[in-house]
Amino acid sequence: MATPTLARYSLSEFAEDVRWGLTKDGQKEIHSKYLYDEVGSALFEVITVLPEYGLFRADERLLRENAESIAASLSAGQVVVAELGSGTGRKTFWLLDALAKKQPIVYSPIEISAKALDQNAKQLGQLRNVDVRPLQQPYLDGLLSVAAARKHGEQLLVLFLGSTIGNFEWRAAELFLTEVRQALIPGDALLLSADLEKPLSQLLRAYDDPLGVTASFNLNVLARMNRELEADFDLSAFRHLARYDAAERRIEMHLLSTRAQRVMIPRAHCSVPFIEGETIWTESSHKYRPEELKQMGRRSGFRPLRQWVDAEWAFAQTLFIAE
Ligand code: AVI
Repeated sequence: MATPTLARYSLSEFAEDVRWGLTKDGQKEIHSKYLYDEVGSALFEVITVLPEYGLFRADERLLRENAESIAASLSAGQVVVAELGSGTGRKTFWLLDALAKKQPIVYSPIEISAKALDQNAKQLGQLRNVDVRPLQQPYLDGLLSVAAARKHGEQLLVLFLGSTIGNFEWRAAELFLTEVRQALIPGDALLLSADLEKPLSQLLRAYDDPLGVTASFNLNVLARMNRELEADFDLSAFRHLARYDAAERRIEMHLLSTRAQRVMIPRAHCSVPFIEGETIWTESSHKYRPEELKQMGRRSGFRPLRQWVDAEWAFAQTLFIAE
Protein backbone atom coordinates (compact mmCIF):
# COMPACT_ATOMS: atom_id res chain seq x y z
CA MET A 1 0.00 0.00 0.00
CA ALA A 2 1.20 3.47 -0.60
CA THR A 3 1.14 3.91 3.14
CA PRO A 4 2.54 7.26 4.16
CA THR A 5 4.56 5.85 7.04
CA LEU A 6 6.73 7.90 9.34
CA ALA A 7 7.96 10.47 6.90
CA ARG A 8 10.57 12.66 8.56
CA TYR A 9 10.77 16.33 7.71
CA SER A 10 13.26 18.79 9.09
CA LEU A 11 12.05 20.79 12.06
CA SER A 12 12.53 24.05 10.19
CA GLU A 13 10.43 22.82 7.24
CA PHE A 14 7.67 21.70 9.63
CA ALA A 15 7.82 25.01 11.54
CA GLU A 16 7.70 27.03 8.32
CA ASP A 17 4.75 25.09 6.91
CA VAL A 18 2.85 25.37 10.21
CA ARG A 19 3.46 29.09 10.37
CA TRP A 20 2.29 29.54 6.78
CA GLY A 21 -0.79 27.31 7.14
CA LEU A 22 -2.01 28.74 10.44
CA THR A 23 -1.35 32.44 9.89
CA LYS A 24 -2.53 32.92 6.28
CA ASP A 25 -5.86 34.56 5.50
CA GLY A 26 -8.91 32.34 5.19
CA GLN A 27 -9.04 28.60 5.89
CA LYS A 28 -6.28 27.42 8.23
CA GLU A 29 -4.53 24.26 7.06
CA ILE A 30 -1.74 21.81 7.80
CA HIS A 31 -0.51 19.45 5.07
CA SER A 32 -1.60 15.84 5.59
CA LYS A 33 2.00 14.61 5.36
CA TYR A 34 2.49 15.93 8.91
CA LEU A 35 -0.08 13.47 10.26
CA TYR A 36 2.50 10.68 9.94
CA ASP A 37 5.05 11.01 12.73
CA GLU A 38 5.78 7.90 14.80
CA VAL A 39 2.50 8.12 16.75
CA GLY A 40 0.45 9.06 13.67
CA SER A 41 1.90 6.19 11.62
CA ALA A 42 1.09 3.71 14.42
CA LEU A 43 -2.49 5.08 14.59
CA PHE A 44 -2.82 4.80 10.81
CA GLU A 45 -1.82 1.12 11.03
CA VAL A 46 -4.73 0.65 13.47
CA ILE A 47 -7.09 2.49 11.09
CA THR A 48 -6.27 -0.05 8.36
CA VAL A 49 -7.73 -2.86 10.48
CA LEU A 50 -10.87 -1.02 11.66
CA PRO A 51 -14.08 -2.69 10.45
CA GLU A 52 -15.38 0.73 9.28
CA TYR A 53 -12.31 1.45 7.10
CA GLY A 54 -12.56 -0.95 4.18
CA LEU A 55 -9.93 0.58 1.86
CA PHE A 56 -6.91 -1.37 2.97
CA ARG A 57 -8.65 -4.75 2.96
CA ALA A 58 -10.20 -4.05 -0.47
CA ASP A 59 -6.78 -3.22 -1.90
CA GLU A 60 -5.28 -6.37 -0.43
CA ARG A 61 -8.18 -8.55 -1.63
CA LEU A 62 -7.87 -7.22 -5.18
CA LEU A 63 -4.12 -7.82 -5.20
CA ARG A 64 -4.51 -11.34 -3.86
CA GLU A 65 -7.31 -12.23 -6.28
CA ASN A 66 -5.80 -10.65 -9.39
CA ALA A 67 -2.08 -11.10 -8.88
CA GLU A 68 -1.93 -13.88 -11.50
CA SER A 69 -3.91 -11.82 -14.06
CA ILE A 70 -1.66 -8.80 -13.49
CA ALA A 71 1.43 -10.98 -13.90
CA ALA A 72 -0.04 -12.50 -17.09
CA SER A 73 -0.76 -9.02 -18.52
CA LEU A 74 2.91 -8.01 -18.34
CA SER A 75 5.54 -8.72 -20.98
CA ALA A 76 7.21 -12.11 -21.03
CA GLY A 77 10.61 -10.46 -20.48
CA GLN A 78 12.31 -9.25 -17.31
CA VAL A 79 10.15 -7.05 -15.01
CA VAL A 80 11.38 -4.41 -12.57
CA VAL A 81 8.81 -3.34 -9.95
CA ALA A 82 8.94 0.13 -8.35
CA GLU A 83 6.46 0.80 -5.54
CA LEU A 84 5.76 4.44 -4.68
CA GLY A 85 5.24 4.85 -0.93
CA SER A 86 5.64 1.14 -0.29
CA GLY A 87 5.31 1.29 3.50
CA THR A 88 6.07 -2.12 4.95
CA GLY A 89 4.81 -3.85 1.78
CA ARG A 90 2.21 -5.94 3.60
CA LYS A 91 0.00 -6.28 0.51
CA THR A 92 2.60 -6.23 -2.23
CA PHE A 93 3.63 -9.70 -1.11
CA TRP A 94 0.84 -11.29 -3.20
CA LEU A 95 1.79 -9.62 -6.43
CA LEU A 96 5.55 -10.16 -6.06
CA ASP A 97 4.91 -13.80 -5.26
CA ALA A 98 2.93 -14.21 -8.50
CA LEU A 99 5.49 -12.31 -10.59
CA ALA A 100 8.45 -14.18 -9.13
CA LYS A 101 6.87 -17.51 -10.05
CA LYS A 102 7.46 -16.60 -13.70
CA GLN A 103 11.05 -15.41 -13.31
CA PRO A 104 13.43 -13.58 -10.94
CA ILE A 105 12.41 -9.95 -10.42
CA VAL A 106 13.92 -6.77 -9.04
CA TYR A 107 11.68 -4.89 -6.57
CA SER A 108 12.43 -1.31 -5.48
CA PRO A 109 10.23 -0.02 -2.65
CA ILE A 110 10.45 3.78 -2.69
CA GLU A 111 9.72 5.27 0.68
CA ILE A 112 10.89 8.19 2.78
CA SER A 113 10.73 6.25 6.05
CA ALA A 114 13.86 4.23 6.83
CA LYS A 115 11.97 2.17 9.38
CA ALA A 116 9.24 1.10 6.93
CA LEU A 117 11.83 0.36 4.25
CA ASP A 118 13.74 -1.81 6.64
CA GLN A 119 10.66 -3.84 7.53
CA ASN A 120 9.72 -4.05 3.88
CA ALA A 121 13.14 -5.39 2.84
CA LYS A 122 13.07 -7.94 5.67
CA GLN A 123 9.61 -9.24 4.78
CA LEU A 124 9.68 -9.21 1.00
CA GLY A 125 13.36 -10.11 0.78
CA GLN A 126 12.36 -13.55 2.01
CA LEU A 127 10.46 -14.24 -1.19
CA ARG A 128 12.31 -16.55 -3.55
CA ASN A 129 13.42 -14.91 -6.80
CA VAL A 130 12.86 -11.35 -5.49
CA ASP A 131 15.85 -9.02 -5.33
CA VAL A 132 14.77 -6.11 -3.04
CA ARG A 133 16.55 -2.81 -3.68
CA PRO A 134 15.06 -0.19 -1.32
CA LEU A 135 15.29 3.51 -2.11
CA GLN A 136 14.82 6.07 0.64
CA GLN A 137 13.70 8.94 -1.58
CA PRO A 138 10.63 10.97 -2.53
CA TYR A 139 8.39 9.12 -5.04
CA LEU A 140 9.48 10.74 -8.28
CA ASP A 141 13.20 10.92 -7.41
CA GLY A 142 13.14 7.22 -6.57
CA LEU A 143 11.27 6.36 -9.74
CA LEU A 144 13.79 8.26 -11.85
CA SER A 145 16.64 6.33 -10.16
CA VAL A 146 14.95 3.00 -10.94
CA ALA A 147 14.26 4.05 -14.53
CA ALA A 148 17.87 5.15 -15.00
CA ALA A 149 19.21 1.83 -13.70
CA ARG A 150 16.97 -0.47 -15.73
CA LYS A 151 18.55 -2.55 -18.49
CA HIS A 152 17.53 -2.61 -22.12
CA GLY A 153 14.42 -4.76 -22.67
CA GLU A 154 13.26 -4.70 -19.04
CA GLN A 155 9.65 -3.66 -18.40
CA LEU A 156 9.03 -1.33 -15.48
CA LEU A 157 5.88 -1.88 -13.40
CA VAL A 158 5.03 1.05 -11.09
CA LEU A 159 2.75 0.36 -8.12
CA PHE A 160 0.82 3.24 -6.56
CA LEU A 161 -1.51 1.52 -4.12
CA GLY A 162 -3.61 2.34 -1.06
CA SER A 163 -5.57 5.16 -2.70
CA THR A 164 -2.87 7.67 -1.82
CA ILE A 165 -3.81 9.29 -5.15
CA GLY A 166 -7.04 10.29 -3.35
CA ASN A 167 -5.05 12.53 -1.01
CA PHE A 168 -4.01 14.69 -4.00
CA GLU A 169 -6.24 17.49 -5.29
CA TRP A 170 -7.88 16.49 -8.62
CA ARG A 171 -5.50 18.48 -10.80
CA ALA A 172 -2.45 17.57 -8.75
CA ALA A 173 -3.35 13.89 -9.14
CA GLU A 174 -3.32 14.15 -12.90
CA LEU A 175 -0.13 16.16 -12.89
CA PHE A 176 1.48 13.51 -10.70
CA LEU A 177 0.45 10.71 -13.09
CA THR A 178 1.84 12.74 -15.99
CA GLU A 179 5.15 13.03 -14.16
CA VAL A 180 5.17 9.29 -13.49
CA ARG A 181 4.52 8.71 -17.21
CA GLN A 182 7.43 10.97 -18.13
CA ALA A 183 9.79 8.73 -16.13
CA LEU A 184 8.64 5.69 -18.15
CA ILE A 185 8.97 4.42 -21.69
CA PRO A 186 6.19 3.05 -23.92
CA GLY A 187 5.16 -0.43 -22.80
CA ASP A 188 5.90 0.14 -19.11
CA ALA A 189 2.99 -0.41 -16.71
CA LEU A 190 1.29 1.34 -13.80
CA LEU A 191 -1.04 -0.31 -11.27
CA LEU A 192 -3.09 2.40 -9.55
CA SER A 193 -5.45 1.88 -6.59
CA ALA A 194 -8.22 4.34 -5.79
CA ASP A 195 -11.15 4.45 -3.42
CA LEU A 196 -14.50 4.98 -5.17
CA GLU A 197 -17.66 6.94 -4.43
CA LYS A 198 -19.91 5.22 -1.94
CA PRO A 199 -22.89 6.03 0.30
CA LEU A 200 -22.32 9.02 2.55
CA SER A 201 -23.00 7.14 5.80
CA GLN A 202 -20.37 4.53 4.91
CA LEU A 203 -17.83 7.23 4.08
CA LEU A 204 -18.44 9.17 7.27
CA ARG A 205 -18.06 6.04 9.41
CA ALA A 206 -14.78 5.22 7.65
CA TYR A 207 -13.35 8.63 8.59
CA ASP A 208 -15.02 9.05 11.97
CA ASP A 209 -15.00 5.61 13.54
CA PRO A 210 -16.84 4.93 16.81
CA LEU A 211 -13.63 3.93 18.62
CA GLY A 212 -12.16 7.34 17.91
CA VAL A 213 -8.95 6.05 16.29
CA THR A 214 -9.28 8.42 13.33
CA ALA A 215 -10.04 11.28 15.72
CA SER A 216 -6.81 10.48 17.63
CA PHE A 217 -4.91 10.19 14.34
CA ASN A 218 -6.11 13.67 13.39
CA LEU A 219 -5.66 15.29 16.84
CA ASN A 220 -2.14 13.89 17.01
CA VAL A 221 -0.96 16.61 14.65
CA LEU A 222 -1.73 19.13 17.43
CA ALA A 223 0.13 16.95 19.94
CA ARG A 224 3.00 16.77 17.45
CA MET A 225 3.18 20.57 17.34
CA ASN A 226 3.24 20.59 21.15
CA ARG A 227 6.07 18.02 21.17
CA GLU A 228 8.19 19.38 18.36
CA LEU A 229 7.39 23.09 18.17
CA GLU A 230 6.72 23.72 21.88
CA ALA A 231 3.16 24.76 21.06
CA ASP A 232 0.49 24.90 23.77
CA PHE A 233 -2.53 23.39 22.00
CA ASP A 234 -5.13 22.22 24.52
CA LEU A 235 -6.30 19.03 22.80
CA SER A 236 -9.55 19.03 24.76
CA ALA A 237 -10.48 22.34 23.10
CA PHE A 238 -10.41 20.83 19.58
CA ARG A 239 -12.43 18.04 18.07
CA HIS A 240 -12.09 15.83 15.01
CA LEU A 241 -14.46 16.62 12.16
CA ALA A 242 -14.93 14.50 9.03
CA ARG A 243 -17.19 16.04 6.41
CA TYR A 244 -18.04 15.28 2.81
CA ASP A 245 -17.80 17.97 0.15
CA ALA A 246 -20.21 16.66 -2.48
CA ALA A 247 -19.10 19.12 -5.18
CA GLU A 248 -15.42 18.17 -4.82
CA ARG A 249 -16.31 14.55 -4.04
CA ARG A 250 -13.96 14.34 -1.09
CA ILE A 251 -13.94 13.61 2.60
CA GLU A 252 -12.20 16.41 4.43
CA MET A 253 -10.69 16.00 7.87
CA HIS A 254 -10.63 19.10 10.03
CA LEU A 255 -9.80 19.98 13.64
CA LEU A 256 -12.50 22.22 15.05
CA SER A 257 -11.81 24.74 17.80
CA THR A 258 -14.63 24.34 20.35
CA ARG A 259 -14.04 27.81 21.85
CA ALA A 260 -12.33 31.10 21.10
CA GLN A 261 -8.67 30.70 22.00
CA ARG A 262 -5.12 31.72 21.16
CA VAL A 263 -2.34 29.17 20.73
CA MET A 264 1.36 29.96 21.05
CA ILE A 265 3.79 28.09 18.76
CA PRO A 266 7.23 29.38 19.80
CA ARG A 267 9.36 27.33 17.41
CA ALA A 268 7.20 28.45 14.48
CA HIS A 269 7.47 32.04 15.73
CA CYS A 270 3.74 32.65 15.80
CA SER A 271 0.67 32.85 17.98
CA VAL A 272 -2.59 31.80 16.38
CA PRO A 273 -6.08 33.07 17.27
CA PHE A 274 -9.12 30.82 16.77
CA ILE A 275 -12.75 31.80 16.92
CA GLU A 276 -15.27 29.26 18.18
CA GLY A 277 -16.11 26.76 15.43
CA GLU A 278 -13.09 27.65 13.26
CA THR A 279 -11.23 24.68 11.76
CA ILE A 280 -7.78 23.57 10.63
CA TRP A 281 -8.07 21.51 7.43
CA THR A 282 -5.71 18.52 7.72
CA GLU A 283 -6.56 16.10 4.88
CA SER A 284 -8.66 15.50 1.78
CA SER A 285 -9.56 12.06 0.49
CA HIS A 286 -11.05 12.25 -3.00
CA LYS A 287 -13.47 9.57 -4.15
CA TYR A 288 -13.25 8.49 -7.78
CA ARG A 289 -15.55 6.97 -10.38
CA PRO A 290 -14.12 3.96 -12.25
CA GLU A 291 -14.35 5.58 -15.70
CA GLU A 292 -12.77 8.79 -14.38
CA LEU A 293 -9.64 6.85 -13.40
CA LYS A 294 -9.30 5.50 -16.93
CA GLN A 295 -9.77 8.96 -18.42
CA MET A 296 -7.24 10.52 -16.06
CA GLY A 297 -4.76 7.81 -17.03
CA ARG A 298 -5.40 8.45 -20.74
CA ARG A 299 -4.85 12.19 -20.33
CA SER A 300 -1.58 11.43 -18.54
CA GLY A 301 -0.25 9.29 -21.40
CA PHE A 302 -1.41 5.80 -20.40
CA ARG A 303 -3.73 3.24 -21.99
CA PRO A 304 -6.03 1.50 -19.50
CA LEU A 305 -5.60 -2.25 -19.95
CA ARG A 306 -7.70 -3.79 -17.13
CA GLN A 307 -9.71 -2.53 -14.20
CA TRP A 308 -10.87 -4.53 -11.20
CA VAL A 309 -13.50 -3.32 -8.70
CA ASP A 310 -13.80 -4.98 -5.30
CA ALA A 311 -17.12 -6.72 -4.64
CA GLU A 312 -17.32 -5.76 -0.93
CA TRP A 313 -16.00 -2.19 -0.80
CA ALA A 314 -16.18 0.21 -3.76
CA PHE A 315 -12.50 0.36 -4.60
CA ALA A 316 -10.67 0.01 -7.93
CA GLN A 317 -7.33 -1.11 -9.22
CA THR A 318 -6.52 -0.04 -12.75
CA LEU A 319 -3.65 -1.45 -14.80
CA PHE A 320 -2.29 1.02 -17.34
CA ILE A 321 0.29 0.69 -20.10
CA ALA A 322 2.45 3.69 -21.00
CA GLU A 323 1.79 4.78 -24.60
C1 AVI B 1 -3.44 7.24 3.24
N1 AVI B 1 -4.76 7.63 2.81
C2 AVI B 1 -5.13 6.95 1.55
C3 AVI B 1 -5.81 7.53 3.84
C4 AVI B 1 -7.17 7.98 3.27
O1 AVI B 1 -8.12 7.21 3.39
O2 AVI B 1 -7.24 9.06 2.71
C5 AVI B 1 -5.46 8.33 5.08
C6 AVI B 1 -6.54 8.32 6.13
N2 AVI B 1 -7.05 9.37 6.70
C7 AVI B 1 -7.98 9.02 7.56
N3 AVI B 1 -8.10 7.72 7.52
C8 AVI B 1 -7.20 7.26 6.65
